[in-house]
Amino acid sequence: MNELTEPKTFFGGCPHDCPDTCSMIFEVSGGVLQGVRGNPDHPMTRGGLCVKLKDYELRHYHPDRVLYPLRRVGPKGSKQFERITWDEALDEIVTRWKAIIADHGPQAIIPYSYLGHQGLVHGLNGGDAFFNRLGATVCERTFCGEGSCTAWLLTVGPTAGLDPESYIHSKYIVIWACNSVSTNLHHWAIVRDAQKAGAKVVVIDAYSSRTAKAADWHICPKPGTDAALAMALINSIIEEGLVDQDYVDNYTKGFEDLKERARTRTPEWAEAITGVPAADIRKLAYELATAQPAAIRMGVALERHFGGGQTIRAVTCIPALTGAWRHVGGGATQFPVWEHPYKFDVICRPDLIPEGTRVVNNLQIGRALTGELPLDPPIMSMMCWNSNPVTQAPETDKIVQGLMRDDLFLVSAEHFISDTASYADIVLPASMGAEMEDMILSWGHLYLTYNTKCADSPGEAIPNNEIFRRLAARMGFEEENFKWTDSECLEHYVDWSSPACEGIDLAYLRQHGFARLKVGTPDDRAPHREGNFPTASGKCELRIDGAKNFVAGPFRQMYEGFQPGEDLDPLPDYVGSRESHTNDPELAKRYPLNIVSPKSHGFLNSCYANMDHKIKGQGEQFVLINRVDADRRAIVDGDRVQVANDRGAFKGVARITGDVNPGVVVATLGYWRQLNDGTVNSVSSSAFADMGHAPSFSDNLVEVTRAN
Ligand SMILES: Nc1nc2c(c(=O)[nH]1)N[C@H]1C(S)=C(S)[C@@H](COP(=O)(O)OP(=O)(O)OC[C@H]3O[C@@H](n4cnc5c(=O)[nH]c(N)nc54)[C@H](O)[C@@H]3O)O[C@H]1N2
Ligand SMILES: Nc1nc2c(c(=O)[nH]1)N[C@H]1C(S)=C(S)[C@@H](COP(=O)(O)OP(=O)(O)OC[C@H]3O[C@@H](n4cnc5c(=O)[nH]c(N)nc54)[C@H](O)[C@@H]3O)O[C@H]1N2
Ligand code: SF4
Ligand SMILES: [Mo]
Repeated sequence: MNELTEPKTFFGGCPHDCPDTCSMIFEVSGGVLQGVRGNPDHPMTRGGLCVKLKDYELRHYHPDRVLYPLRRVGPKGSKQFERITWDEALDEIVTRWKAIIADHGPQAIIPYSYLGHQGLVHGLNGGDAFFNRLGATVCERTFCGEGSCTAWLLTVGPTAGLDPESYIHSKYIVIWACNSVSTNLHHWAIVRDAQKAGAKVVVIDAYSSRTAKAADWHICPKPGTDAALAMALINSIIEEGLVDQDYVDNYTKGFEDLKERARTRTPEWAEAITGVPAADIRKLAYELATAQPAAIRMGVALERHFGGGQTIRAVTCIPALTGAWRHVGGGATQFPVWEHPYKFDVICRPDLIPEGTRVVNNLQIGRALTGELPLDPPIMSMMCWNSNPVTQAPETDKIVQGLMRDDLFLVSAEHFISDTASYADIVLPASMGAEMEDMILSWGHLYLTYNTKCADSPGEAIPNNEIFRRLAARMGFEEENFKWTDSECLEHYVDWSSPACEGIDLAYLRQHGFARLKVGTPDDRAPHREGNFPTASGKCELRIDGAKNFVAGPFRQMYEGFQPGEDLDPLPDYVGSRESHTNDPELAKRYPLNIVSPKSHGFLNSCYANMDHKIKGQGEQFVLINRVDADRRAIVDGDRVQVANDRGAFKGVARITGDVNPGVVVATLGYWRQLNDGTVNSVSSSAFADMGHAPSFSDNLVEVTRAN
């Protein structure tokens, strides 16, 4: 090999929306990414990448990658585009937007993005500052974790809680509504090591996931009933005298009230709701309290039904009652992101939002685009990047109906003609992982992660932030942040002077690829050994006082089931699903099955679900169904079935299995609508959960029938 082709290595960070945020090694020669490896020196990545990313170079150079700016030439959704220049594309966008602003005002424009890229520069900055300056409608993004975050912050405050790496010291590990084997692989490796060292691993999941199968004990509540289970655990811990009274007296608030609330939430009461035998609940309560250090890893899926926020509050109370926080390896983990020192106000510039600007929630974009939400002015243009709502957001039939509007101007910055980009008027080619400098956020560990720009963008692709720099220049925005280079952004976006960054700067990260924040080590960290909860009272708030449900914008009628501004229940409790046999028997007659639509093992949300070898690895869209339900519908294994409700339908292959209980069906997420017959989100609802405007993907009744 000569000097030109000899691969050089560079530090990378996986930019996908995954808690692991792996530190990667890019192998590059001649400006071309030749291969990727996990960084062997990173204590969580440990040299391994997942099945999605292990051949990341194939995604960079996939033949379907968008290489040039495109303009739609056929009917909406026909995917007929012509190549245009960057100047033509940006001029057309700015001309259209200026006309829309003149006719309707800037709020007729809405940005739509999520964490398709998790970088501080190309993900989080990703245009927020630009659209805030423009005066566009604010897009409230609550795809993932906002209910969980609200409940966690109310109960224990912005603490990273139990370090995922400290699980190596745990004796008892509960993974609650998280399919770690598929979605948090590098944490699972630590849990596995702890298991080998004698820890008991319990998985609480609505079906027998890969992770549940690898557990020592799988507890299988009905979807959306976990708060009943958690309240019964609280009941049992109190009734059986397993409370760490000294911890409770010193470091919690509201114990007597919680005790009173939990008095009637007995294991027998919970058995009737959850389907989990009362004896199992008692046993779990006993073990969780006595086998210390005991750890609870909460998955995002706990928030995905009407009572989701209350569920997370109930679960978060448990380690305070048992005193698990006293130990290294004890306590609970939600998102460790709370101790990362990012300057979100500098990144997103909320100060630029004009007073009185309205807010539209990203889960309700279909309702917004079709006019079902009473919007004045209506939405006349949307720009989408880092997200693919047609596949990922609920009520997708409505989204498609909205995107088909002739008078809607859709701009999409993408790597591929995704299900959403298919409807775009202008498509902008975006750079990918190795092609741009960034630092990648992690919500699953306590490391800063650096990503080197080391490969050339193919065709005319440019990084997200460069797209917004060019748009800002054309709009005449003078604020200096619109002129910062990507490196300058990084200097401004992190609070490098915070104690967590002691001894770490950008130069260090460039040299080492990653750095652990100075927030204790996995072997000594017990942040709440003596309370120290960053809440108003400084204690773990079993009871919270004076919290109100907030609702942004004028859409009170959309918040089915609760009134905005009403007081939050001061105590955690079980709140049943909206779509259930108990709450809506009429609906349940027509749609008796509860669908759960978790992540696919082989896709990353909708990413990779367009690549042949990844589809082969993942297999076609399946629908897991119990024999009892299949027999009733004359469905045999391998039948093509339709899953439907009033919102829409999708098709998949029936797999008859004991992995799901009667009454529940499971179909995983990510399959592209343009390659399949509908998706799981054709049937999901855009009604919010009780806190943080979280989604309700697990609160969803359907019927399954043979497709032909
Ligand atoms: N039914 C159901 N629905 C769900 C969920 C569920 O469990 N069940 N989960 C929800 C959750 S947790 C989440 S987080 C959301 C995720 O929803 P999305 O964030 O919409 O998920 P992705 O499919 O990853 O979409 C990211 C898009 O951004 C593009 N992209 C990636 N990197 C870049 C870049 O650098 N620049 C540009 N311009 N584009 C880029 C990708 O090609 C991809 O099309 O889905 C939610 N939807
Ligand atoms: N392979 C892969 N990894 C991913 C992603 C991906 O798409 N693919 N997406 C990434 C993203 S954006 C996120 S947010 C994370 C999410 O990762 P997880 O937190 O693991 O989320 P899910 O896979 O949606 O659901 C996890 C489990 O919760 C169960 N579940 C659903 N509803 C309930 C319920 O009401 N009660 C109980 N007890 N269990 C329930 C499901 O059956 C599923 O097994 O994964 C990230 N990692
Ligand atoms: S998707 Fe997650 S597990 Fe896979 S390489 Fe990226 S960060 Fe690591
Ligand atoms: Mo997510």
